[in-house]
Amino acid sequence: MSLTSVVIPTTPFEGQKPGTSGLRKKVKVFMEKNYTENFVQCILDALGDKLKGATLIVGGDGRYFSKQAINIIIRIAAANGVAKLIIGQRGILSTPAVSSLIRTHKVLGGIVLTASHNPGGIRNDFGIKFNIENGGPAPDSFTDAVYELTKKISQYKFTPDLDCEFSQTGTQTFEVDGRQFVVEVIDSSDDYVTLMKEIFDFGKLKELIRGDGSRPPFNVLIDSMNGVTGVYVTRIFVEELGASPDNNVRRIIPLDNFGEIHPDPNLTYAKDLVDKVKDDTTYDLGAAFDGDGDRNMIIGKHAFFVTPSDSLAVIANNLDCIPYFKSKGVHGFARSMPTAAAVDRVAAKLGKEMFEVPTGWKYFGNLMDAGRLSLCGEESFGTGSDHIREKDGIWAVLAWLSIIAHKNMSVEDILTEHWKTYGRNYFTRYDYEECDSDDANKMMAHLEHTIADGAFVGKTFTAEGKTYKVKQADNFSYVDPIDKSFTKNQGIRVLFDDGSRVIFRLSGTGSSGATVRLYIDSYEKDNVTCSAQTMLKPLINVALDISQLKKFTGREQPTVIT
Ligand code: VG1
Ligand code: CO
Repeated sequence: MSLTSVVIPTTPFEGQKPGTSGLRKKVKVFMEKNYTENFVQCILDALGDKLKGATLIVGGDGRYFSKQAINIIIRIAAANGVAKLIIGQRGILSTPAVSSLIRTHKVLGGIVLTASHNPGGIRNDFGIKFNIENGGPAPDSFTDAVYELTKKISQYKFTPDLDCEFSQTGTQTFEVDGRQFVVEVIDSSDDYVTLMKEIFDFGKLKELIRGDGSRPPFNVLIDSMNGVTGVYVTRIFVEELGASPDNNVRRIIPLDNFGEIHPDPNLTYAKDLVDKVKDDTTYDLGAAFDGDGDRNMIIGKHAFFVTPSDSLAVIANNLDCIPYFKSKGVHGFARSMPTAAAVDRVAAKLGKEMFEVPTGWKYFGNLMDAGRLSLCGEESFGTGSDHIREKDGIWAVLAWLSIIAHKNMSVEDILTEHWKTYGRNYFTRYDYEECDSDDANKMMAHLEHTIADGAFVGKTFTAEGKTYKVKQADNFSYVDPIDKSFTKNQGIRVLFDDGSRVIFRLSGTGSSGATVRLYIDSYEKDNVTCSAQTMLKPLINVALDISQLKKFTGREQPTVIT
């Protein structure tokens, strides 16, 4: 049957501006008539001439409204001359899996339906982001172009009678406006599992998890937090590596509301996992992922917490335990600006290039494409490598297990050894979620004003008997070393002369109000076994003093401490 597309008039919506990682709003907003349609049409328009005859990947974390959004994408893509969509079965694809698929199929890009670690379900968040040809999140230049288009959109193209099922794998071919339009529904995990098998030694990992003659099973508890990784955890950990479906994995069925939890792998929202690993001392390692599978949290026995900044440094220091890096070699390392500088010390020792980029994975892609970056991470529980162009939660856990198998040491011992060699970067992040936007903006303006004062550098601040002298203060900006693009206003940094830092940023992933992020870090060469909260207390007080955070936001306590 031949189908005909139509042009539907529409009017712009305010605020369709992608943030740190795509457009995120309440589900109810995406459900408004033409809201999703407008945004999808603008993504396709921003692709310009390359769109005609192109193939795109489509999938996401399966959160509420995903299926409706995919139906909209199918009908709009067909009407706009896209030749083919490759869709994950039931619409399920993790963010790293989308990145991998774009690369293996060498397609123009992918539309990812997720609001990542934000809660899902009808009362919560939905999100759409676009990944480009290299598999990475679209750069600012692209998302800015999409935003400009959303401000003046007047129509979108649509194929109303195109009914396409994506619950079963297989290929369907349609004729739309005299052209062929193909939808291929693929298994959500096949491609990703193949990639992981190329990177890691699955035989060795299986021996670790099952135990062999010389050592008992290494007892893991892998928590998908009801997000998309359940599909991949089942395939990789249970089916390939022989983990027990009853004792080694949990919350592995993706739910469209994540079981009403906040699918964010940190000490607050993954407390349930932390408590389990604390209570059951037979567990050697616990790990959790966010809704779309790009974040990871690692804890050791007795819930010994590994900060993401340390996790990155440890992996950097042990890349020789991973076959992929043995054969491909190791180029530079990178971290986002607020991430503690533990990995910088490893880079210096190994003689590798080190990059500091703004918050958001999109800033790593160019460096990887240019062959200058192998491994990178963010303090927000993101770790990844140049095997794809997204951070990758499951990859990070497999990397840790490879290191553990190779060194035959516990998580805690690996960290302790690392700190003995390099010293320790104490790090903590305070999040003040859903503050009033005006209040948060006023606080940032106050900070801008404060650091602009010529007398600020050199000023001293004292708290709890410790004194810090300001060495440098700025609003972080970045020039991409490859394409020279310039990004500014990426967070207020106050650097002290002993190497400690406090950083203030507003989140770019929330769907309502403002989230203030306060990042604190300091370096100790020898004193490496203190608790981070104790060690950083004076610096936290200094940060609260400089920012006047309590006065501006009315908040006595953060909502999340990492
Ligand atoms: C947060 C994190 C940032 C991360 C981004 C997307 O952004 O801080 O490091 O890249 O989320 O992660 P923001 O602007 O809220 O601080 V994901 O897993 O939510 O796509
Ligand atoms: Co995510």
